[in-house]
Amino acid sequence: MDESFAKLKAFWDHYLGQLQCQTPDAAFDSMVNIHNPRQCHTTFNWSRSLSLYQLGYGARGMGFRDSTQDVMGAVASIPNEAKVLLRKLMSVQNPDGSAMHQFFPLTMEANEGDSREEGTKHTYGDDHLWGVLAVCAYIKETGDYGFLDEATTYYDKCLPVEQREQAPILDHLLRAMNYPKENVGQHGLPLLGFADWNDTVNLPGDAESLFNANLYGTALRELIALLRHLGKDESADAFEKDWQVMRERVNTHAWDGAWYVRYFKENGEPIGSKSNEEGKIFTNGQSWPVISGFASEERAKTALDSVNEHLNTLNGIQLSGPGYTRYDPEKGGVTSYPPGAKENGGIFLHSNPWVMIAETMLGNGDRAFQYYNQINPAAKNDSIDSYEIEPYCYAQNILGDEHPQFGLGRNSWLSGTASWTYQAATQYILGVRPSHEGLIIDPCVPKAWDQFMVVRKFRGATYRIQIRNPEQVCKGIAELKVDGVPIEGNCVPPAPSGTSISVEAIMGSVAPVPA
Ligand code: IFM
Repeated sequence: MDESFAKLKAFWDHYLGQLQCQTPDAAFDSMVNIHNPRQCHTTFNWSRSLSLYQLGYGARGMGFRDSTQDVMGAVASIPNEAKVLLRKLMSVQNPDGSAMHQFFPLTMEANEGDSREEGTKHTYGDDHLWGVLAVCAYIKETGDYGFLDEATTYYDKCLPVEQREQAPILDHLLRAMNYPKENVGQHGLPLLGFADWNDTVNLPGDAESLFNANLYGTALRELIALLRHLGKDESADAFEKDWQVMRERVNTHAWDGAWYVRYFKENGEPIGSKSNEEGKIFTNGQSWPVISGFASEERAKTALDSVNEHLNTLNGIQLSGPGYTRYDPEKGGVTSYPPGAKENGGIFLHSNPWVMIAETMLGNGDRAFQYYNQINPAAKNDSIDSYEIEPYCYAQNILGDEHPQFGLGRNSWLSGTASWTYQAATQYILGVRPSHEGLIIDPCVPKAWDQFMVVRKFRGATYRIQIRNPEQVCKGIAELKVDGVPIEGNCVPPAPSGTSISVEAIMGSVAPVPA
């Protein structure tokens, strides 16, 4: 018993010890130091498979999209397990670069359930691109570039595993990029497929998805950075061109005046546009052009201000608005929820950290932190009677202001909110972010924070990072010292495993560092 307890304690000490912070905000510290990484561990293991709200392995299996994102929230603490899961995920990628949406981890067979009925579209336009983000996150964290050379099979249900096509992981990543490049609609934007991240918007025919366009842009940036680090400049240059081409298309066709549209139907009509009566603006349509780098500074600011004006509430940012009021088979499941619930204008929490990240990219630390606080379960003590769920883990959704039970949290635990809020808090608000070159120090915090501390383990070394903010700015590193020696820029090179490094950063008004 004592031995088991000691083992459990050692596990959690190690898991949580990868990052600890001390900031002026106690609710932030309690989530970042304990509860949020603990929830990431749960989502990593269970995906969306089994909980009080979900049916379990026999029904759904693990999601490619969900698990790749879950990896990103746990990779710093359990890199070896992350690698094992990534290997599995890559083996349900199809030879054309797309991926099987769900699979059963014990048999490694894909779940070909509801979306694979005769005659329906079954490819999701986004799954494979999350794989690129997750593998790059693993490599930046660990420096394990050898993983890219590991031969892994592509999925083919008609062939036994031994006869399936095998290729290095890097090839899997490159093929993932072919899919959105080759499968485009009338504006040259990636096809939606059965759905993108928003499972419930299922448009007939060759509809286009701006989410897929921006996720493609983000994955391109990740790959370009990786290829440059590997010295493969020719491939990186080619991807740079693809990024420019998609950027041009997004900005030519999807800018709607004060925000970006979210989809184009097959006939070219926009969804998520001022011309729509309902579903005029979608949150993901605005955060992702900032994350992908496609939005100019001016458009990024305008789009994020529109989110603030039209979609933000004191309980979090709604996914879209106004909600659809009647069922429309041409739009799909989203119109089957009442307005303010789930994907129909509910506060779908998974999309909130993407806005936080986008705000930090523009240097708006106060707004990013306001968005963090709005959904922080540990800050819900005063509203727990209407929120109702556990004050130490994220819910999948909170009912929005068009719903009579506004503020009620639902489906706690198994949500991508865990991974992304952890990434937003640690990598973008605290700003301690792994890169191929080292550990980037790029905080974006409330102006009122005059100092804070982060201890981060990275590739076996321990970094004690003390950040002071004498000018009370949100973003900008004016001075950085590593073991007392000033360094140029804001990237601390990897130190030998087992060493302990002291980092002192002084924030000040300098031009924001590009993400
Ligand atoms: O993106 C999805 C996720 O894959 C499963 N839960 C719902 C999300 C939004 O539709």
